[in-house]
Amino acid sequence: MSDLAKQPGHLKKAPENFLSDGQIEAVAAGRRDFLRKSFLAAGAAMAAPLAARAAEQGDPNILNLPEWSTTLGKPVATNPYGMPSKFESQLLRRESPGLARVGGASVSFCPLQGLFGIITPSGLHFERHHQGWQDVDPTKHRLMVNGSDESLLKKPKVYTMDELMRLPPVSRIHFIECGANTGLEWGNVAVPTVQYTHGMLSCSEFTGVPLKTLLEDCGVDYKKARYVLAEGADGSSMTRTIPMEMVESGEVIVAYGQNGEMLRPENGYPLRLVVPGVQGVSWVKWLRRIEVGDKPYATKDEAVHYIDLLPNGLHRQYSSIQECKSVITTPSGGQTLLNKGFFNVSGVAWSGRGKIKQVDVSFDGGINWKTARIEGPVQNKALTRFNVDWVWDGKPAILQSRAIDETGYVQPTYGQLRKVRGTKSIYHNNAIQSWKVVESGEVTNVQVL
Ligand SMILES: Nc1nc2c(c(=O)[nH]1)N[C@H]1C(S)=C(S)[C@@H](COP(=O)(O)O)O[C@H]1N2
Ligand SMILES: [Mo]
Repeated sequence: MSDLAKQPGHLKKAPENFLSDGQIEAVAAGRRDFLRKSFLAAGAAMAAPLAARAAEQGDPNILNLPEWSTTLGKPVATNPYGMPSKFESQLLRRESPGLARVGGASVSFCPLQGLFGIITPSGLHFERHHQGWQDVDPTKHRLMVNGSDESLLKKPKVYTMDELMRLPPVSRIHFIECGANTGLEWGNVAVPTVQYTHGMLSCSEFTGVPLKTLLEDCGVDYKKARYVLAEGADGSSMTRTIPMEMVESGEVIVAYGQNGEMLRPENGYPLRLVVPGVQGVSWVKWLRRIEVGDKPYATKDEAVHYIDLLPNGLHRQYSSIQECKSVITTPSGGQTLLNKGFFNVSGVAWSGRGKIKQVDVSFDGGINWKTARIEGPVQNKALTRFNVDWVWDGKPAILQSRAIDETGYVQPTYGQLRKVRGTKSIYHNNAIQSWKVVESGEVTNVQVL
C-alpha cells in the first residue's frame, strides 16, 4: 500500500449502500428519518481506524463474539437460487421520480454507485420497456428469418429455441447504453445521483449465435441484402434497422445467455439481439423476426425515437453508435466525504467504437489532468473500470473523468458538444460529467462548460 493509504479518508455512501441490523428494522418500519440520522452516526463511528478503536474504546465488534460465530450456520441450499445479503437491500434499480410511467413504458436505472468492476449483476441491469415486460414461454417462442424479397435470402426459416441453442455459440462482454442516457443533462437539469445521470447503462457477458451464422444458414445474398430489420414480440412491436456490415463483422449476436444463465425476462428472455457499440434501442428484446432488405426501413421507432434535433433544424435519424464516454461513480452525487485524506476515485469508461485506451481524471474542473489506472483486460465495446489515487485537502474540488478510445476520439466537454449538437437534443449526450465537492464533503452534480 502507498503512504497515502495510511491516512484514509472516509466516504458516506448514498443510502443505497449497506445497512446495519438496526437500519434494516428502521426501513421495515418505514422510518426514513431515522435511517438518514443513523447513517450520519454510522459514518462518524467509522472514522477512527479499527485497531485504535479496539484498544481505546474496547470495540465490542472485536471483543464480543457474536452468536452466529459460535453456532451452526444455515445448511446448504437454504436458498436454492442465491440472493444478496439483507444488508444490501437498498442497492436497487430505481425509477426516476421525475419521469412519468406511461402504461408499461418506462425505465429503471442501474445503481452504478454501488457496483465494482465491469459486470452488472443481472438483477440490477437497467430496464427500458416501451410496452412493459413479459415472461415468455421459451417452448413457444419462435424466431423467423426472412427476406424482403426471395432473391435476398433463399431459404427463409423459423427457428425454435432448441434449434438455436444447438448452433455453435459465442460469449462476449459488452455494454448496453440507452440513447437517452444522461438525457436530462442536455437541458441542465442536474439530477442528483450517478444512478439517474448515467444509470441507463449496464454491461454483461452475453451468449448466443452470431446473426451471421443464421443468415448464412438461410442463404443470404450479402451483395443485395445490405440491411437487417429486427422485430420484437412485445406489445410495442419494436423494430430497428441494422446495417449489414455490423452483422458481417460477426459482432451482432442473437443472444439467449446473460452472465452465465438465461436472459432475465426484463432483458428479453428468451431471445434478444446484441448489437455491440450501438444504442440500446437496437438491442431488440423478445426477438421474433429478422428480415433482410436492400434499404433502411425507416420504421415508426426510427422516425420518432432517439433522433437528434441539430442546430440547423434537421433531425439526425440513425445516430446508432454510442460515442466514447466515462463517469466517476465513487465519489459521486449524493455521497459525502467525511474527512480529508486518501480516496480511491473510481469509475467506468466505454466506447461504441472499440476499446478504451486512456482515462484522465481532473480534481479542479478540467484544468489539470492525471492519468487513471485502467483495470484490464480491456474488452472491446465493454465497460472499462478505472481507479485513481486522490488526497482530498478538505477544500472545494470538481471531479471529472475524460475517456479516450482506441480510435483517438476524446470525450468532449459540454461546451464542445453543444457547439456541434446545439441545445435542443435529448439523446446521445456523452459529455464530461462533473461532481462538485464542497468543504462539508457533500458531493453534487454540476455542469462545467
Ligand atoms: N422488444 C423490445 N425491445 C427493446 C425495447 C422494447 O421496449 N421492446 N426497448 C429498447 C430500449 S429503448 C433499450 S434502451 C433496451 C433496454 O434493454 P434492457 O431493458 O435490457 O436494459 O432494449 C431495447 N429493446
Ligand atoms: Mo433506449
